[in-house]
Amino acid sequence: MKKTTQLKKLLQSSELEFLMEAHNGLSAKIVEEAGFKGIWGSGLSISASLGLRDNNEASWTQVLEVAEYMSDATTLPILLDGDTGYGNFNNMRRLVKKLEQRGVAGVCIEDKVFPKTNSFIRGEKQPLAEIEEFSGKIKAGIDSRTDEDFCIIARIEAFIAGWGLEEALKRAQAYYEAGADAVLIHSKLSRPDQILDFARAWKNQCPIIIVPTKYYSTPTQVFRDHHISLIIWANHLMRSAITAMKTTAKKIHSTQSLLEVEDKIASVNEVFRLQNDEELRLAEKKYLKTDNADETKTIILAASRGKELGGLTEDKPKALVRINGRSPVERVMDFIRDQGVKDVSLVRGYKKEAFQFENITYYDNDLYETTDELYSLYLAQEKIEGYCIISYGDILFRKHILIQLLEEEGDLVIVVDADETRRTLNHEGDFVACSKPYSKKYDESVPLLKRIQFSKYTRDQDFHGEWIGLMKSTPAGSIEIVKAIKKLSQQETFNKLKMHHLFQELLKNQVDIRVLYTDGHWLDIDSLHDLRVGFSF
Ligand code: SPV
Ligand code: MG
Repeated sequence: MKKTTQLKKLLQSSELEFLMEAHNGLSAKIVEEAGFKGIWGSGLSISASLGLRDNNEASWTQVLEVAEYMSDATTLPILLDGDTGYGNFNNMRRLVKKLEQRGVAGVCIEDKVFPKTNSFIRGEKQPLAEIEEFSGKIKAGIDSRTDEDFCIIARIEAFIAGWGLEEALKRAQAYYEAGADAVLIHSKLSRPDQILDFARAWKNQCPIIIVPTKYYSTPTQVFRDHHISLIIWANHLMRSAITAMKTTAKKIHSTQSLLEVEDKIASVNEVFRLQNDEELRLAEKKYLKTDNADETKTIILAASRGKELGGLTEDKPKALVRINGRSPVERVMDFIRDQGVKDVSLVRGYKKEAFQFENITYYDNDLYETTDELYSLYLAQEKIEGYCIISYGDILFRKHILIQLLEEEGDLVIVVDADETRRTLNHEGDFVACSKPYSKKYDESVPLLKRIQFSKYTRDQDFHGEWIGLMKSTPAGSIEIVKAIKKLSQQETFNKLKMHHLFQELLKNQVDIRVLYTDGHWLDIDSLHDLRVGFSF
């Protein structure tokens, strides 16, 4: 239901209804969560929260801005305290137009003179508007609304300014005849007598709104019995905020610590909740490619020793050998974490105690001497779920490769190096044939993996590159990986299986494996020569 219609229905309801004050987006949300059906955009509270007096010190467009924040923050209808309409009938027309545009459901204007003063300050001294002039303003507002449910309320300040029932009724009648949707009758007495007298005499000609700030001790049932339509609790969130803020500020100032206040105030998470951070998270999932970072899991395979490096791996595996001050595993972890990925697992085996990183889930492959890569991955299979990155722990690659990989579409994507110059005849690797070779030219079609084998380098013309030991999967891709590993684990030779066997199984299952080509920019540490080259990374 439109906000304007919601407010109109509250006014016309046969029950006594209530509006609660709010003065910014946050308090508007709090009103809604408390269960109220509508909001009073209080002039006093809005000006106070801006550090101003309730004397039209805030310009009407500044009030409009606040009203817009409030309107955006809530699904509830807002009745804005429009003071005197910020000028004459012409200003009122513009005010109504702008309020409609910003989703405010109605406006209440009072029959005083611009610039007004709050009704509880020197009320008698405040001049009232001419009845005709104010009626014209009401009419102008009504004629300028484009939505006939937009409510225009006439507030009668006769009692505030020291006049009696007769003057109040005369004014109410005129404003009602000018087209006001309801009248707000205000009183600053601590007893409700003026209000009740007015209500009796008014005889339900149109809805009556009251603001019992001063006669607060009157039981609400009394208003019900007098057929009041709507009660406005006009300033109580602003006032409670003042009390809470003063207490907290004093405590922090005197103790020079947060300790005594922390559990007495809203948590930071509660602030995020009120800001609807959850909605943004879901939107990021929908609209951002790298949205899954905080759910992505990474598995690093680092169980083998790497004998090729000789003495360097006597007390640690090659994944921990420092190159340029940082081991390959540290580099991978840093890159991954830079992309917002927090869930990192590592399969360790040889010299497992050498891994001292924190915030990592470790899986131990104690059979590292007799098993191979797939067995290591199998140990961490509970992590192959959702978005997943799998990386060898002994490769060096430039960061842009990982960034590109995360952005690449496809349920399974592997990074393949197309640069042949670094391969010698003795070089061992996972050589792949793809649906098309690497090309520096832009081309829409996507290369898919066709064949993969682990072997010494051959000058096989069909090969388009070498898998570098880095891949990713989406939730659907992860399911396929787990399925394939489960199947392969039934084989007697499972212990000896390598990653290319997994890809072969996936291809057998007709799973598409996309290829992301790189032209160099990586290195696997298989020899002392590699280490020397690694220094340039
Ligand atoms: C307000 O909330 O700004 C009002 C009500 O106008 S009162 O302060 O009672 O005048
Ligand atoms: Mg006001």
